[in-house]
Order: sequence, then C-alpha cells, then structure tokens
Amino acid sequence: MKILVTSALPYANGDIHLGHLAGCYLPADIYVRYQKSRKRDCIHICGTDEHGVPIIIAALEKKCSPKEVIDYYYERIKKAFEDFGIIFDNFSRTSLPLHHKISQDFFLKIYQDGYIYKKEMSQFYCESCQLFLADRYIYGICPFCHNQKARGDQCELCGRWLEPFQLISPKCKICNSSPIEKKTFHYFFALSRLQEKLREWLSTKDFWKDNVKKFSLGLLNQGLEDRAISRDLPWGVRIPLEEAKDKVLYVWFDAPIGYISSTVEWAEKNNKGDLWKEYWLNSDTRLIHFIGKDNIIFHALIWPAMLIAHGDYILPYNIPANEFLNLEGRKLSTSENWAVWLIDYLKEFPPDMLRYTLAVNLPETNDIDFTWKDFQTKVNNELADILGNFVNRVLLFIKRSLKGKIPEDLELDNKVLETIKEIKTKVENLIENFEIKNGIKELMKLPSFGNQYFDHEAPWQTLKSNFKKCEKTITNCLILIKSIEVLFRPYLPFTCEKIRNFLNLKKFEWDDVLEKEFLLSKPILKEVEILFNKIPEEKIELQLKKLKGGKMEITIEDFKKLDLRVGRVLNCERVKGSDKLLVLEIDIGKELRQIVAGIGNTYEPKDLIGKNVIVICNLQPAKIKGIESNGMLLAVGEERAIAILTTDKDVPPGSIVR
Ligand code: B3M
Ligand code: ZN
Repeated sequence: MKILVTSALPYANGDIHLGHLAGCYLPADIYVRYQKSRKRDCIHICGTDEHGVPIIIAALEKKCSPKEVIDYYYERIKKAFEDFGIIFDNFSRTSLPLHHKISQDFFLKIYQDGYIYKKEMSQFYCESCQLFLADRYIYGICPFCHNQKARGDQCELCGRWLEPFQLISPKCKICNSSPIEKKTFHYFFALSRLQEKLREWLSTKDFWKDNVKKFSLGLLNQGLEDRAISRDLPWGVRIPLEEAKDKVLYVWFDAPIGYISSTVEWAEKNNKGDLWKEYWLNSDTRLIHFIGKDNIIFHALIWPAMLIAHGDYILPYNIPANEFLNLEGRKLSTSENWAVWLIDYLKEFPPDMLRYTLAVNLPETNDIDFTWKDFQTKVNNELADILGNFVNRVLLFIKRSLKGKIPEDLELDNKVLETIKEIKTKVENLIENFEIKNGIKELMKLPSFGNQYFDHEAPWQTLKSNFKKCEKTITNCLILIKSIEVLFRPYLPFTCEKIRNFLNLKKFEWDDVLEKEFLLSKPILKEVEILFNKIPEEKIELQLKKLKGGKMEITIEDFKKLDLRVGRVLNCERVKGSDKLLVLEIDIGKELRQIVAGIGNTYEPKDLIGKNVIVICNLQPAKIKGIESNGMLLAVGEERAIAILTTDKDVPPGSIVR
C-alpha cells in the first residue's frame, strides 16, 4: 500500500499564519513523519495556489503584476515551512507550464466526455478595473433589509443569499465604481449528473471524521447545482479551446489538479518520470487530503466529482479536515491583521514550542482558541517542566554523579518496557486514526512516567547504598529517553535531534523501539543543555502588544516628537497616470510644502483648494512616483482614505496641533 498525502495549496498572496498551520500543515506533517518512520511508502505533496481573483486583487493593491506577487510569496511560504520543519516531498506551483498542461488535458477529457457544457449569461463588469466581478467582489444595498453593504452573494445583515443583479446600486468592491452588465458565456461542470455516483462513493466513507461526513452529506442532500468553471480573467490556466481564447479555468478547478501535477513534478525531479503513476493510477494507494473546514465542499464533493468524470485517477481515501483556530478569543482575520504570522513567530521562539502547543490544541473536532498565555503555560509547565526536566535530570546525573560514564550493566526493568510498549501502541492507533492531538497527549505520559520513575528509584540515594541498582535505574531512564527521541520525532523533530546529539544516538526508527538492537545500543554523553527555556512574562506581553495592531504604548515625549500643524491647501492637482495620488501645495505658516497624498479616489482636486488640513511637518521627505513629498496629511481609513482631518473653526496656517 502507498500513502499519498496532500496539504491544501496555500494561495500565494499572503504569508502563512497559525490558523493555516493548525488547519492542515502541522497535522499532515506529523502524520507523514510518523508514516515514514514506520517505513511506509508515503509522500507529502503540496505547492502554492497561484491563480484566482485573490492573486489579481493583491496585484492591484500592491500595484504590481500577479507574477511578482506569486514569486514573492512562493519563496516566503516555502522558506517559512522549511524553518518550521514542515517537510514536503514536493512543493510545487500552479503557475508552472507542467501544471497548466495537465489541467488543460483534464478539462479537455471531461469536456469531450460530455461533462462540461457552454452557457450564455450576463455578468457585472467593472470598466475601471477591467474585470468581470466575482459575486463577492460586488457590494450594494440589500433589496430586503436595505443594508448598505450587502455582498453580491449574501447579505450578512439579514443572512439572505443574493444574486448580484438583485443589489440596489451595485459597486465594485475594488475601486467603488459602478459596474456594467455585460454578456459573456461560461463552461459549466455537470455536477448534478454526478450526484448519485458521489453518494455511492460517500457511502463507503463511514470511517471519516463526523464533521466532514455530515457536512458533505448535508450538501449532497440539498442537491448539487452545475457550476461555472471558467472565468473571464487575464490570469490563470487558459481554456484550451479556440472559441474561448480570453477565458481561464476557475481557480478551484485547476487548484486540486495541482496535487497531481506536483506529484508529476516530484517524479521528474527524481528522474523517474512514471513514478507518479504508481500513486495516482493505483487502486492500492490511499489518497489523503489534509485541509481546513472551509475547503470541505471542494475536496469532498467537487474534486471527487471531477475525478469520477475523468475516470483515470484514484479518489480520496480520507479527508481529515480540521475546524478553525481562533486567536485570543477572536476569529482570525488577515485583512484586520488579527493573526500571528509564522515568519514573525520564528524570529522570537523555536519551532518546536509552537509545534507542541498547536498539536495539543488542534481544532480536530471543534474550533479552538489560541492564546499567548496558554502558549506560555504549555511551554513552561509541560515542555520545560515535564519533558525537558526528565531528559535534563537524567543527563545531569550521569554527568555529575557518574562522571559522564554510561552504565555498562544492562538490566532491564519490565515496568519501563511495558509502559513504553503500551504508550507506543496507543499512539499508533491514534495517529492512524488522525487523532493527532490525542497522540501527543498520550506521548507526554512517557516523560511524566520517567519523572515518577526517577523520583521513586532515587538514584542519588542508591548511588552510595546500592550502586548496581543505581546503574539499573539510569539504564532504564536512558531507554526511556531513547524511546522518547524516536516516538516524539514526528511532533518535535528539532528537539529530538538535540537529544540525539546529546547522547550520540544512532537514528532508530519507529518499529525499532524495544527491539534488541535498540535496547543494546549504547549512548555516549556528549553534552547536556536545557531543552526548553522557560518563557518570561515580558515576552508574552510583547506578543500581545504586537497583536493589538503593533501599537506599542508611547510616552507624551514620544508624541511631542511629531510636528503637527494646520496647513491650508493652496493648490492641488492629480498625479498623471494615477487615480489615487494628488499633489498638493500647502501653506504651513512660515513655508510652502509640496505633499503627495493618496486621497484621489475620494477627493477632486478643486474640492480641496482653500481647505484646512492637518500636516505632519517633520516626516522624512520621500519620492512618490518620482515626485517629492515633504510631509503627510492626516486622513481616516485603512486601505484607502475615506476622509481627511480638518479644523472645526478657521485657524491660521501654521497653528500647532497638540
Ligand atoms: N488555495 C484555498 C485556501 O487556501 C485554496 C486551497 C486550494 S487546495 C486545492 O484556503
Ligand atoms: Zn473596479
């Protein structure tokens, strides 16, 4: 049997945060490391998802090309995973020609077999963004409850599902202009025709996690509608048909095919071009998709339907989807920057501390809250006080009391061996059953047992009274440590490597534990170091402050460093080639300043002339689009300015603001 594990392909439009890790990457990595340690034929496949509207929007926002966005994030995401010890056999990209080709072939096959048909329709088109707008990129007034900001697919106030054409005065979410209706056509995937086959297939999945099974069956019972799988976008996998030159595949059509193309790339990189077939075309392969719950519909229904329609490939065996991780009692939100970014975390703490705290807290059956306080408690009271302490006290005892000499005598203690065996077997069953969280909880019983054993046997006493017994205790403690090193490895790979180095251990694998060679192999004490430094209060407070918008407390002296004044706009023009930028000439009392401000989407130049504004006068000069800017206007609004600050009485230019 082969095991083909995939993790959801992250969009290459942003960094990885804790929610992603807990959702799928960490459990997948633990599962794969475990399978590999058991010498099973298991590979972990992933890559970045580089198409779709999210990428285009990121490019529009950052004023660069989609290619620049994906190149930038591909490298950052790949590096962050590596630094955190998430190992993939291949980490590909859906922008590769190989992926485009495989996706187009996939499309053509099911098109020719009649599972895809063409349909004419009208859609909103934004002339200023030159984009057909996906439903959620349109907002307007809800025809039912008159909420001003209802989305094209749903009004979040009254909860009703909407069609974009129902909205009153619809607007483009990207640029706020009014979109027009435009005729187009799209390709539809005949999902409705595959319902019965899906039902048959799902009925064999009674061993799936409850949340995934219930959710998928629920959707299936509501009935599946055919879905448009093409888009009028300038970015994506081209539809391989003459009549559809300007169309691309919907991102959710090509993204899961990325699992196949990444496997093909892996085989090619290993100079075994056909090796991927032994996985994807082999009914003896277990295909396992690790994902977050927001992706269930795609992986448990639409993707299997695509695979059924295609016919050549195997279908998913299991989809162990996780629920969400919240942060400090609030839903994670990247747009509000309510997230802990992996890159930032790694600057402050070692990977295993987070691997542990997330693993014991995985949102496997319900949403879970991550708090920094809890992170500190788990690291200090569990990693440091239980695991770190056990390893450390045994090694220190050898170093100090036995002068670094490992006992020659190998008298085994059955109680120790039985404990290891029992825990090992339990952990095997748990991990095989995707209970990754319970797996680490069970494993922690090993060092806990070790501490009790050490206390009970009291080698510091027997050192003088009964040396043989003292040696036996240490021998058995070392067997515990050796077992910990192998069995904890899927969860805490960096820590286990340290332990291996402390004791110059041979790299045994999972099934070697308690075998003769494993028991007999003799460590050499190389060095002793603390495995986990406790986290002090200040470090946690710092993280909390960072989270609250990176806004550190400042003193009144800090504030006084700002030279804030009232200025009067004397002149204002648009910056050529930019909708957003205005260049203003401002009287700030004793001098005139030229300032470039990003308020052009909200204000016409003529409306600003004569107005009072608030200016930061001692800001470092900068060049914006080649134009010198000496200072900054204060305005309201996060991504885009929605109002400028002014004075409520007329005061002379240059007046101090405080
Ligand atoms: N990129 C969505 C996500 O990151 C999407 C997953 C694709 S998996 C084939 O949630
Ligand atoms: Zn627009």
